[in-house]
Amino acid sequence: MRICRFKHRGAIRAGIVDQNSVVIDLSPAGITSLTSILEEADPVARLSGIAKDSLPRLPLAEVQLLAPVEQQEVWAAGVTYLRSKAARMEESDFSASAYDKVYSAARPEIFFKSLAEKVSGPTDPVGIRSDATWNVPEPELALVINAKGKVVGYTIGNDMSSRDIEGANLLYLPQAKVYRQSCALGPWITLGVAEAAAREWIIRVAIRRAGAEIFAGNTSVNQIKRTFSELVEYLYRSQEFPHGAVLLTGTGVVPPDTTTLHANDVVEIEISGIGTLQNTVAVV
Ligand code: DO4
Ligand code: MG
Repeated sequence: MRICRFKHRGAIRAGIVDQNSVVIDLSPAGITSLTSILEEADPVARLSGIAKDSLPRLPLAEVQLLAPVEQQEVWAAGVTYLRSKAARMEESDFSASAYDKVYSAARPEIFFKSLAEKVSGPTDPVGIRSDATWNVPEPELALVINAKGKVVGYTIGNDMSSRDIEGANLLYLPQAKVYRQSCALGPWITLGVAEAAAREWIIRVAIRRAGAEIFAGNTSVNQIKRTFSELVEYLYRSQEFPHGAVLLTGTGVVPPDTTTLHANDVVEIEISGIGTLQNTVAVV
């Protein structure tokens, strides 16, 4: 089952996505936020119990899908795929041993990525910094976690990154990772999938420039070195998320070193089992 946050005639609502073409508006059933669904003991059972036939069905093309976050903080795990470790070790002699060590350390790398209100949704641009020269998308599975620390759903994340800034000095990581429109999420949340099934999913990314594909790559969620529960356990250690949280799980697709994003490029990320998130690039 897939749930979304959408805008229709000026009002922001929560809905169920049906058949990739229709949004069932949940507001007449008294459900006005995604969080109220995500915090249910069993979100799929709760939604299955609603009489959907009496609810408005809106064509997907006639609503504006919004980033599927309300008050959840967005965090990101890093160096969870061998490919990410290798690329980052090549990127910087200076930081190579830090990436090498964190890949195999008990404690994962986890960093703050975005406040919910700053997240780009499916119709927003993603940003590249005006002071960076090497900018890439990072296509990542995003875990949607409730306040109790349970993974209740999944969405697609783009952890936009300025590799030249990160490569110059690891202490610049927050600037390489956290800036205007550096985080995109969407197009919706897939509920009710166990980790074993989600680990079968494939993540694909393509970058198009003036209609031509300049890069395409893919990986499998199963290449993530750590379990989801291990990542979530570290995120929630000595920490509270009263509205839940979203955790990006790291990138396993790294474009060649000669590839950098330009304004107006289109980044398309597809995760089987979820859907496709597409954003246009803007200099911020
Ligand atoms: O250590 C830097 C960031 C790593 C990251 O974002 C990733 O592996 O996806
Ligand atoms: Mg990343």
